[in-house]
Amino acid sequence: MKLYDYPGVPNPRRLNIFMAEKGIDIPRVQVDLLKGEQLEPEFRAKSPNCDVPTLELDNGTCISQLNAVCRYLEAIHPEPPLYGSTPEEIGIIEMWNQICFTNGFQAVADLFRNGPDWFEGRALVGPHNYEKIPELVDRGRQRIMNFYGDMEQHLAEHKYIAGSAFSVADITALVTVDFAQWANVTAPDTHVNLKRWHTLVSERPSVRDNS
Ligand SMILES: N[C@@H](CCC(=O)N[C@@H](CS)C(=O)NCC(=O)O)C(=O)O
Repeated sequence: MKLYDYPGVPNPRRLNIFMAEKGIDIPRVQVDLLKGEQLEPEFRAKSPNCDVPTLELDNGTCISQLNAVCRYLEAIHPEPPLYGSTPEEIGIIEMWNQICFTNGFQAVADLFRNGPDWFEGRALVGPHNYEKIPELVDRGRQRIMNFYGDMEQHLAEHKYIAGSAFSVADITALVTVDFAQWANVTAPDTHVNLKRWHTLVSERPSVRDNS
């Protein structure tokens, strides 16, 4: 297998933490996003949405989209389970992973990609070009603050995002919080449960090795 990757950016980081938790190592091929290599026809043939991470199997089949790649890896390396084991765990983890992605991760992406500094004409990842919508910056900031508040309440009663065990939902939430810090959108000090959880997950070797 081969993993098309780019160092330091959020979605590849999510996958690298996921793989480290499972002890999986796959040779990497760097796709230079700054040079626009993700949009070249050769890479587009492997990754229809022109993004990383993208996994190429030994038979040449390619799988992109973070959740799809993680699901594939979970199927071939079930231990430790990061998407749950029982039907109930699987449902609960998928629910929280989706909530963290939609309300947290996408809000940070809106803030970044619609701000003045980068991504001219590339407000959305994918094969098509879109102009920025500057209003999404403030809305993104508001949504992140609301996400922090919601997680603060939730984590008052749960050790991890999806309950008592670390899961893929923690990876999504952790990378969201760290990604938001790039934009100086941090949680208030009064969010003690969120901070307790953030310290707990940040101390995992998988996270420390991919920071
Ligand atoms: N929907 C994709 C998003 C992946 C994504 O946004 N990757 C970014 C790097 S964090 C990327 O490849 N960006 C290319 C670009 O900006 O054109 C997924 O779930 O994997």
